[in-house]
Amino acid sequence: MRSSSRPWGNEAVKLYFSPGACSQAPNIAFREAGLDIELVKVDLKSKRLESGEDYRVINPKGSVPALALDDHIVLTENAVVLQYIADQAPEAGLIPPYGTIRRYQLLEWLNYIATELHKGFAPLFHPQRSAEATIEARELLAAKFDYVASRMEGNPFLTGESFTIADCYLFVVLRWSRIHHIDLGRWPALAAFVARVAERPAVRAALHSEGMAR
Ligand SMILES: N[C@@H](CCC(=O)N[C@@H](CS)C(=O)NCC(=O)O)C(=O)O
Repeated sequence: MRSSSRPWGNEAVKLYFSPGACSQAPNIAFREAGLDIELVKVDLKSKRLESGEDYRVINPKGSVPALALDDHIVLTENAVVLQYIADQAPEAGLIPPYGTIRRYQLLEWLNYIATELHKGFAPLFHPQRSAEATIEARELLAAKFDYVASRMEGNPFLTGESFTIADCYLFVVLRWSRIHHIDLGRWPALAAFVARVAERPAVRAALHSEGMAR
């Protein structure tokens, strides 16, 4: 990891995360970018850090991820945090250059993953909701998986041949399917994508850092 060149300043940049949560996407992205970062675990139920500190003092939204660039600047919102990380290491190719149509197409995917796929899982993480709401959420997700799979057919990654921050985010969200017993085998392109991405050294390192097996 490129600890000598922190393009974002001299202080350690901190990523506030919870194991297996959407914050795993920036955990993967900074490793893919070859950047150095400090991981700080958040208990999402109590909103406390392992030090006992109240996480809401750092991020009043109480959600992960949050990226603390220093004591004053804390970036939140996964799609934005991911762009920030990718832009610190353009040579890693995790995001297309400014002003290109490919960049907007990537942002289109990031937004779709955040608002349609990620938030599409939300009802499944709240089992107190009615059985009808859960069934409906699963059906809606399946339709969205159909769409993503149709766009991925023949491509190793979401936008083609190169691995990008959208792939970091998509990988993490698709892995939640296991928790909710959604069989990705119904979408061979998605199942193959998850298997392919899981083999990347940065991804393995990120999962390991969160205490997660493959
Ligand atoms: N709008 C936020 C939402 C992030 C989010 O939903 N994070 C979840 C984990 S995947 C979380 O922290 N949930 C606990 C909470 O919001 O209290 C983003 O896109 O980053």
